[in-house]
Amino acid sequence: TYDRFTLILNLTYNFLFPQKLKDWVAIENDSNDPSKRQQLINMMHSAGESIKKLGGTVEMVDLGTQKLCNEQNISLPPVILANIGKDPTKLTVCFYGHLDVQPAKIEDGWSNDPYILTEKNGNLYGRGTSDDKGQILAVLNAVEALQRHELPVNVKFLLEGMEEVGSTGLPTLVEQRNSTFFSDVDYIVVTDTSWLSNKPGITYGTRGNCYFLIEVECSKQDLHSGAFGGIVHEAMSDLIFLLDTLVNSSGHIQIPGIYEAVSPLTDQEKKLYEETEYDLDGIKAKYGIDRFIYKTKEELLIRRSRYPSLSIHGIEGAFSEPGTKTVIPARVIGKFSVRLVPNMEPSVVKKQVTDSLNEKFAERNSPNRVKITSEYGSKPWLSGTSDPQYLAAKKAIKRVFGVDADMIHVGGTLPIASHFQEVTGKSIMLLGIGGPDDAAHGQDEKISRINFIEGIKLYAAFLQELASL
Ligand SMILES: *[C@@H]1O[C@H](CO)[C@@H](O)[C@H](O)[C@H]1NC(C)=O
Ligand SMILES: *[C@@H]1O[C@H](CO)[C@@H](O)[C@H](O)[C@H]1NC(C)=O
Ligand SMILES: *[C@@H]1O[C@H](CO)[C@@H](O)[C@H](O)[C@H]1NC(C)=O
Ligand SMILES: CC(=O)N[C@H]1CO[C@H](CO)[C@@H](O)[C@@H]1O
Ligand SMILES: [Zn+2]
Repeated sequence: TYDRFTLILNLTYNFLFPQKLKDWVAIENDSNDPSKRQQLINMMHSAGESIKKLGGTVEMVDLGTQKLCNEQNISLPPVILANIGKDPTKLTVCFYGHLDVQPAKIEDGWSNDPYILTEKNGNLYGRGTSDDKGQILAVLNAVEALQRHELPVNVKFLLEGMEEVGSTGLPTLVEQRNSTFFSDVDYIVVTDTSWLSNKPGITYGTRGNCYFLIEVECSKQDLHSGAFGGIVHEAMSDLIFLLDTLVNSSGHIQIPGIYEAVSPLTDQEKKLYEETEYDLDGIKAKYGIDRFIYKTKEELLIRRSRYPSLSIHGIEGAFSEPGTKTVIPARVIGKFSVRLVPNMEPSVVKKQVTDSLNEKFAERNSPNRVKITSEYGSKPWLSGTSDPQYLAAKKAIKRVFGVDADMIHVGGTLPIASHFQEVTGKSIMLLGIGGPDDAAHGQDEKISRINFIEGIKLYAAFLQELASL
């Protein structure tokens, strides 16, 4: 049956499936911009209709309104809770994904209109083609293709429209529906991820993140360095001093106690990193990086995903325009974040960071006002890789691509993964079909035609393998 199924896909859907992606890319607008909210709501309804066409039952959940900075309220896009098939003898797999996108304008440097799907050199370009509309659509297409033969499992969908701005309202909804929508779900698959190389991969872990702001104020208004230079404790100097206490030039975080909670790397994990493909020289060349802190592929992969890291992101209030203004800024805000790994608790990290900065600042003996705040804390997520759905995904990758899957622990953060795990207690897996260079969030976002079409087969094969384990 698989060969026949492959043939149908190749002959008929090579044209039809990308056509549908074109429609979806065209509707889309981003969740950051309130003026585009109605289009986003339309997008959610259009996806709901697509699921109904496949015989699904769709609930459009109203999450109420979002308060904007100007005190106006706008509607949040509805969340789709849907199911296709309700056979109690079959397993139930729930796919999570998002249909909102990051902002994109042709002026940002796109080669073509980001909202018109454009095919060039085997790639399908357009905002959302990879992150995440294309991947959701690939699942829908896989379901459609399987239905021509038999849908081997019950499929559910949880699709949201606020992922790119922090999944407003979604965590609460997951809690509310734990004993209803999620009660008969056996496995949760998150599509919102990509491969690390051109080799297909399955993601089993993500890092968490804590974001911090350090505000230093030295005066009520900006000062002239000709009049005040040499007689005031400058806010900017204090801030740079504080920022420089955070991490040394080998990337080691200098916050006392921060590495204590990090769970030790197991031999099995080490082996996964050895087997993972990662094109070091290609990445250096692409991003213009001369030298990484670590030399081997294994060390780099482990450091970027399985150990905490601290990055300094910016300084608000600093003089940053061209020119040579001789100002002493009155108030500056430094921004940095710490990526967290298994066993690190956001609340503990917040305390460690705050205590360390306060202690360092006391040593400096400055009279300036300092305020340290943390914006958010997302937990890391790690799954066992021997759950049935991982085995099924590995078999499916072998069947469709003829290679062994890379097992990926990403350095980024996906708060919803740990939230699903915490609330539902179900097995979670991240299975995407996007490539490593798809430029999700960037200019000229794309998905390759091969990834899209073979990805549809991958999702279909995954469901078949899972049902026949
Ligand atoms: C927005 O909603 C809040 C309650 O959720 C309400 O108090 C406020 O008056 C609303 N603002 C506007 C402009 O409608
Ligand atoms: C959610 O439901 C599952 C049963 O499906 C249960 O085991 C779990 O404890 C529930 N979670 C919460 C937070 O109540
Ligand atoms: C950074 O700190 C670590 C741990 O103390 C140390 O091993 C490393 O040599 C330091 N790097 C530099 C450049 O000082
Ligand atoms: C379908 C639609 O309304 N697309 C709009 C999305 O946003 C861009 C940029 O503002 C517009 O040019 C599109 O018309
Ligand atoms: Zn995404």
